[in-house]
Amino acid sequence: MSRLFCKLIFKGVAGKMEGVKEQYVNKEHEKGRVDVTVAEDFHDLSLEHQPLGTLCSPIKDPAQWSSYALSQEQVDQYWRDGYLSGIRVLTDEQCELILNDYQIFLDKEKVHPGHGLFYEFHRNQSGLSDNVLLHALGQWRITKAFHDICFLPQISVPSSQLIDPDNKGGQVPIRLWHDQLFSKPPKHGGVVAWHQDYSYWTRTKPMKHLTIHIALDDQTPETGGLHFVPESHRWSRNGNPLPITDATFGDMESLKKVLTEEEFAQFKPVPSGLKRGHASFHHPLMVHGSYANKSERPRRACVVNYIADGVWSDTNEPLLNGVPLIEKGNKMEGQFFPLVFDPKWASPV
Ligand SMILES: O=C(O)CCC(=O)C(=O)O
Ligand SMILES: [Fe+2]
Repeated sequence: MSRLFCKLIFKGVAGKMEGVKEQYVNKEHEKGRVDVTVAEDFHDLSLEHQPLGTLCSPIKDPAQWSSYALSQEQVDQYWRDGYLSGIRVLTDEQCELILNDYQIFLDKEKVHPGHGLFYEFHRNQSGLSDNVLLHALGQWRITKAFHDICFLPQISVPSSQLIDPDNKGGQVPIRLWHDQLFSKPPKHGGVVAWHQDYSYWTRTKPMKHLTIHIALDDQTPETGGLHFVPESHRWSRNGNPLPITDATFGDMESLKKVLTEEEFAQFKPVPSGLKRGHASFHHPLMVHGSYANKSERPRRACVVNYIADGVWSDTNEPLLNGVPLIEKGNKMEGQFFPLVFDPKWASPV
């Protein structure tokens, strides 16, 4: 398997990018770094901290926010199981709009003029041709539809109810951490090994994080749909997450090597059963993963990761590739970590 990392240079604008045939096959040590010059006139959508109107428009009537809130029963279910699945967040038309943009990123022959703004882009995270998983971070900076997903009240309001273990009954202000794409092609779509998301995020503290996984195709076990291990959000090592056991995501069962006997006995994954346009919300310690896509259909999903307002950087390295560093101890905010919902917005002044 060749492990070339190809530097792509832009010499034109969208639609005129001919001859860009090479794709990324990232070396592991590159950590998905994207070394592409962004077209000069390209507008970085991370400068926009409101929905742009492609999927949704800014809410004008404060009373509207509460129509997206979860019931107490749903909140209780989340804290009991560690996840909540099957929440409709996008219409079929919205899914189509998003998939149009998605298709550009999947096309090996074309490169989007904003491609250089991805924080990470792994055309195939495992590096194996029979286990293909496209994984990327940062598409909210590049297309309006992906931008607006991060500001959808259908996901931001429920998240404000679920994200803070110190405020289980109420709502707290929340910020974008980052977004992700996970795409599995038909027949040889790859696995995502069992993991806890917070294992990848210990550089941000405290652990007040939440993941929203949005299906753009119906997910079944056959298409490589997401699975959860109920109640595994209680599995930690002195409050820390389990270690990362496979950075390529390809070794499905590698996490089992670090489980206690009791955890191993409780390891009973269930499919999320997500239908297109529906989302699941999961805890940062929830163990989840997905098997290969052997079906005839693609399995495309997008993911939004939020933090509670007040989460700070615990590193003196940039938190994401290409993002100015936030010194250790300082709160995450500014251009790359916008507020997406504040309960104050829902109360009339
Ligand atoms: O797409 C997948 O199967 C994995 C997604 C994932 O890890 C997540 O939503 O946190
Ligand atoms: Fe994950």
